[in-house]
Amino acid sequence: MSAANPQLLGASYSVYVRIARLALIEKGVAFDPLEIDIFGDHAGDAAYLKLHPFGRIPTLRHGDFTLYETAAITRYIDEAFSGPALQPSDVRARARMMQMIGVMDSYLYRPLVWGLYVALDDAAKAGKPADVAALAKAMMKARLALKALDDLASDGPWLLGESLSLADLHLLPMLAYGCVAAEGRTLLQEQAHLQDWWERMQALPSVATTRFAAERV
Ligand SMILES: N[C@@H](CCC(=O)N[C@@H](CS)C(=O)NCC(=O)O)C(=O)O
Repeated sequence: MSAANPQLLGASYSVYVRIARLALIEKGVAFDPLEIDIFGDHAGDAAYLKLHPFGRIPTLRHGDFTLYETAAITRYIDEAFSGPALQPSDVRARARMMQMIGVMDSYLYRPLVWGLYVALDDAAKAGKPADVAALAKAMMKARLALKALDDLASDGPWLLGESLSLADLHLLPMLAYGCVAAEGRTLLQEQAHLQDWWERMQALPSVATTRFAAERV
């Protein structure tokens, strides 16, 4: 490992680790990934909990600086390294970007990734039908969040207009799991801006090189 490279701790199956990886790749920053399987060998790992008291992934280390919480990590990546700007210079556009990221974290991630994707995957693995009422509730919540994001999105090409931003990189991995399920693809098709944006995102090399194993393209 090069001393100068930031180190990204986490697992490649993780939504939030992928967001940070996308930011590093789009910024053109060489980094050293360190695999931390939070649901496997490293669950409850005391050494990792010293870096991240909540035991989530990712954590970024850069020299003597350690950072957790993905929205802080991606802003740091954008501001600490040279490369294409991933945040708008306009104050209101930057506020809009943070608002959209907040909506994704607070209102979309849980219902779409856990309520829909993980629930359906778990049910399929157990050979049992999914809980229909819980699924309907998750879909209702995910639909509300996706509609709010679609209302806030620009006409394109990217969520904030002409330039790719941290908001685009934050949304892609959540939708990638959501779209594994037919129900998730239906939710996306209901939102015109997001559906077009999703197709455009698939052409980015950073998106192709970070795909989840579970994803269907
Ligand atoms: N607020 C955290 C969320 C990170 C997060 O929830 N990561 C998931 C993986 S995508 C995780 O570590 N899950 C482990 C768990 O829930 O115990 C961030 O922004 O980094």
